[in-house]
Amino acid sequence: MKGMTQQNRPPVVAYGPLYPYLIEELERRFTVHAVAADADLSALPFDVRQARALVSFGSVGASAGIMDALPQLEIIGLFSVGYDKVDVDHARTNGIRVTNTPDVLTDDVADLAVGLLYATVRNIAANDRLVRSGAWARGERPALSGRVTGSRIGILGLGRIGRAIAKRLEWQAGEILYHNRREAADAPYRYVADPIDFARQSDVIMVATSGGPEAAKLVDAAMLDALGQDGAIVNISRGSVIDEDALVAALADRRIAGAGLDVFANEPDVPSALLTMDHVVLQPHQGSATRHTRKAMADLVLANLDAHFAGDPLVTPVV
Ligand code: 8YV
Repeated sequence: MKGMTQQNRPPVVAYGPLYPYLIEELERRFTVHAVAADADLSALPFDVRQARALVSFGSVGASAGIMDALPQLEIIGLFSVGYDKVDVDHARTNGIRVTNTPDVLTDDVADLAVGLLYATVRNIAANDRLVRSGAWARGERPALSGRVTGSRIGILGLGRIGRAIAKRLEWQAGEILYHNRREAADAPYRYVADPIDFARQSDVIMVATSGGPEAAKLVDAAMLDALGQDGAIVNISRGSVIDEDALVAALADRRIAGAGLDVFANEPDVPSALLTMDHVVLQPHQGSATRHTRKAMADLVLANLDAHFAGDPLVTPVV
């Protein structure tokens, strides 16, 4: 910021590898200390422990441990909409503000979800491999696929992203249904209160609920069995929402038809069994990863920090 000297630049911790544009812009405003996500929190240098802000992202978040290691901490700026890895209660108890990046990423995450739906149901990735390997030229015939048009699309978690997915599929879907903890008053889609009924009535489940303990392993073996052998599942939310062992088993036994996965329980580790399955489409957590949206997310992190240090209301507060 103009006129700022090294002395009046608030110290900020950049936690884990941050997006380069975000780092550059942080460095223009603040004294930035990079801290690795696996750093020994009991051995942080004195300068780092003076940090008044922490910038982190979805898969790293902010534990009670890092908050306690930074006694001057006032605000956590998250480069993600999901704050399941932030100890929000600890932040609240300690008067630490938390901000995230909602809305700016909704369209791109929903676009990827729809892309994964088509890639999975229409065998796009498997057929790409068939062509590249020369198998098609040698006479191998691709299997016929399922279809998207006319299918019953079940949205698990009708929040901002769930609604954006539903909106995109209104034209193609035979029906759109959804499951939430509670019925949404203003949703033009059919609510199914029981998760097993919901899975049974869906041809495809689009997982769009937020992560965290309440949603952990919400999709379990029983739900996958209810989805059934012609059913597919797409997940752009958090790997923790699906019981990953149950998913791998259901796919291996062909108790469900396929899966399109952008997120995993232990990223970047992916269960090795999935790597050899042709009826699975895998992405390295790319939902918000467009040049446009990553810049918008960074600008929103910066807008929140700027507002905080100017004493203005936060733009997108969680706490
Ligand atoms: C990001 C995300 O991939 O917004 C979220 O919750 O998971 C993603 O947009 C991530 O935080 C950036 O590394």
